[in-house]
Amino acid sequence: MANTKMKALERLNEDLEKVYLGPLWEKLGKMVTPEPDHEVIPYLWKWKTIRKHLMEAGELLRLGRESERRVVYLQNPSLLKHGLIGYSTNTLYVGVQLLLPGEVAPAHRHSQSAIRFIIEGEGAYTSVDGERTYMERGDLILTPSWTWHDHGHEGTEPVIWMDGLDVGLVRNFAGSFFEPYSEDVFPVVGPHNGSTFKYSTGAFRPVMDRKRKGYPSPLIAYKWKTTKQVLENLSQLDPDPYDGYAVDYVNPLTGESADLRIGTTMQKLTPGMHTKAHRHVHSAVYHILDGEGYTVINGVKFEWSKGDFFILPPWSWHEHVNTGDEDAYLFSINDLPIMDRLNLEREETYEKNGGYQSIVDVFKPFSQL
Ligand code: 1HN
Repeated sequence: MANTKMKALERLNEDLEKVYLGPLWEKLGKMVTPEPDHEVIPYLWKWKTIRKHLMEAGELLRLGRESERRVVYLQNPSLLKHGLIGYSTNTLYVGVQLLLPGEVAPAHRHSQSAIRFIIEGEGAYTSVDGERTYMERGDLILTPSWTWHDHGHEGTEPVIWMDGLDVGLVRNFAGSFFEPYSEDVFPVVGPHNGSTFKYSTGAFRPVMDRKRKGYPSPLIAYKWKTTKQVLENLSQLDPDPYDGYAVDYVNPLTGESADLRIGTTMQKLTPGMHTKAHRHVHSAVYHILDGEGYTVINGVKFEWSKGDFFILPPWSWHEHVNTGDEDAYLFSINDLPIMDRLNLEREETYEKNGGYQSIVDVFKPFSQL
């Protein structure tokens, strides 16, 4: 191109910028990348660190309308730079919540979906639209979008659980609404643990529910005893090469994801199991219910043991290894339901090196670097 024309074009680009117009001939490659481009980094938090800070908050903070929940959340370090508060991944939020004996976390509702995964203690309950479900370690409890919910504690020891919400997703869609309830506790309806009595196996529908619609899931609590048995049964078959023995929690009426937007998965890795590497568009946050081992993410080794949490960013190579003598149980939340629905999900398997990555580094928390 002639020099004068080049200069004029550069000038045009600058002129466009001044009036908030853009030259697509310059920017198309930034807008539409050949592969997912994001700043979500993998990160790992040790249980000891999380628990220590959470218990400190237990001594310093009282619950009420001023501070509705006592939660320490997992902040993706690279997203904080952009002011994306509460983003563990681009779509998902994870926090760890503490409720002390006698406390009430007051009732409210929000357009974010929430799931709870119980880590420690018993005697606490979550009430969803008035139905109370009592918590036990390893249970998954749903709080579908816009349902009223409060938590209470009738036991004697601290209860700790993981919260997963679609904070990033809802914020990017500008769909956040929040409303406190007029009282601390939403009026109780029906028998406690009712949804578990009705739907615990998922393969039957009580006749009084013949006309019940599929959304939200009629099952609110997925008990650990049941999940463990399901994985035990699955272990009679061949494992999935990339996930070991793994199940998604589903809505028993639709067979789709238990929560409409937040995917929930439990996987069992038997001693010595080393899964093959793959990558997918959906992101995830993992919690180690039990066991020890490591996950290699994009060549970096993330060593985990009971209670730890780690982030798996979108489109990142990963493989899991159980280095212990016992079964390892990894619970995770993900944004697969959304990716699937929007036709954005893709998966690629790692073909080099027999399907296993080479380890180039071992993860250390940034404060220890
Ligand atoms: C929330 O309502 C709970 O109900 C927990 O326990 C964590 C994080 C962000 C927004 C709302 C709860 C939350 C939350």
